[in-house]
Amino acid sequence: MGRAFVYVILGGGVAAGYAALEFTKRGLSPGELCIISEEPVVPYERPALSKGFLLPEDPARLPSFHTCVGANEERLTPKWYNEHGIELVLGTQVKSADLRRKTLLTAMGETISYKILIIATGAQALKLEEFGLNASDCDNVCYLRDLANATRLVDVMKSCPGGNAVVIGGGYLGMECAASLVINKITVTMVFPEAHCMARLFTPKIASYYEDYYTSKGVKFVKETVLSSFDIDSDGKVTGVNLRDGSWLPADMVVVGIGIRPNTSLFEGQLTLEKGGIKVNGQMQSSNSSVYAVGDVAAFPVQLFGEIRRLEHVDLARKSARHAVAAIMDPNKTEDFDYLPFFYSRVFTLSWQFYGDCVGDVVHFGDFLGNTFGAYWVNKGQLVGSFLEGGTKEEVEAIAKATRLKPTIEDLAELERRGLGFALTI
Ligand code: FAD
Ligand code: NAD
Ligand code: ISD
Repeated sequence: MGRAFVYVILGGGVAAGYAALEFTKRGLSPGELCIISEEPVVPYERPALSKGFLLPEDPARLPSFHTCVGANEERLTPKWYNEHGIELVLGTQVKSADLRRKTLLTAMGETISYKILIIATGAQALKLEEFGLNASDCDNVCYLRDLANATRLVDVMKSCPGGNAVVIGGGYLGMECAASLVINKITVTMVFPEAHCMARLFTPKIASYYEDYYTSKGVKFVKETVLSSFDIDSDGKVTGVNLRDGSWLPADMVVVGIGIRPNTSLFEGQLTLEKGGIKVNGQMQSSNSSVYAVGDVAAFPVQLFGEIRRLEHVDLARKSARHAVAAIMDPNKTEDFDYLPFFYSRVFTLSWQFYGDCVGDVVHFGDFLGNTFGAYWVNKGQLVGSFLEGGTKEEVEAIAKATRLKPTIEDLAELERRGLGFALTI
């Protein structure tokens, strides 16, 4: 027993929503497309979960953040999918994939076949168990990947007003959740193994600005250590966190943001994998020509860097999804994907954007005592990355353009002197 579709998108996250929209723009016929998702809701803007969803006043709730809110596009509600004849198989996990037969087997026992498959399975949060700790089942230990996690986090937060939260991890999630917890009047301590926050991207100078800002909001930092165990009470709740450096932190709740793993397991042995993801070409096509991969799970050629990368960010999910659909429906008119990597975050009243790659020499610019500052990264004599905190729309566009152009930089001191003006006049 089963159903057959021309196109199947496996995964119903950000990339799936944007792919669906692109299909409809390019002349999808009713009944041709099916989206299968483990989540019980239609695709939504996942970034909202660590921001608007956690606000104490007037928090974002579905349907307000279904794709493609914020992108000046249509709001893709369940009604929208219905009107376009797109079949939604929600709350359903795909258990196995047979790429030779072009079939997917769902946990409900249904076989769904396709002519073209788009893999948009995203990623899952790494669990504490991977670091040798058994505590993920505790009621007050929270992860944050999907709507169910975010709903639980809100419930846990509300169960301990004015309490203490320990945030494990100093990356994107740690930083955004810490800010949201503070806004909810929870006292936050962040614990991470690196010497400063957002070590993936921030320079020590940028990190210092953020850490000072967070400190002014009451956040405490415990750096260069990791947790060793939890104190757990008879109700199964964590009450304290023991760190490897010997210190102890009181905890009414714990939020864990220690990275992700792309969801590739269904395809291991069937597709070529690289950088932890599914390797695709410039058309987002995998080693099987009927199978495409997009978003967090895709390892794709970044022309600007001349190498294969996997990027875990929403802009890539949106653009790679559109590109795959263009390549599927208009193969002769679709050039290879030429993506300028883009990252951003918003916390408290701060907001930064970054384009490109953070390798090489760093040149800071702007007012680190004020609101607008940034940095350029120069590698092998070329500008390869640009960061800007507090920039205007025009300034952000200017650093994007400058990074895309990869200009030759002969004199770092001169670049520092010109600062943001360099990007604005290029
Ligand atoms: P996802 O959006 O994760 O979607 C994958 C979908 O596939 C999920 O619905 C999942 O349930 C489903 N799925 C997986 N396996 C199966 C299966 N076997 N069967 C059925 N369904 C399956 N990026 C930014 O650039 N800026 C931000 O501010 C930002 N904020 C974020 C905040 C949070 C809390 C999180 C978790 C991420 C954030 N990101 C942000 C990252 C961004 O959301 C991801 O890069 C993006 O969601 C990736 O889209 P995707 O479609 O590839 O995967
Ligand atoms: P991350 O990779 O940004 O950060 C992981 C952090 O885990 C590291 O910075 C480190 O501090 C910490 N860590 C690693 N090993 C540890 C250990 N043993 N003990 C304690 N800490 C340890 O990943 P994340 O913050 O978990 O975010 C999850 C995903 O969500 C990522 O893909 C991220 O890109 C995405 N996300 C993005 C945004 C954004 O772009 N604004 C916001 C939220 C989430
Ligand atoms: O890119 C984003 C982002 O940061 C969000 O919060 O998408 C969402 C929506 O724009 C807001 O719901």
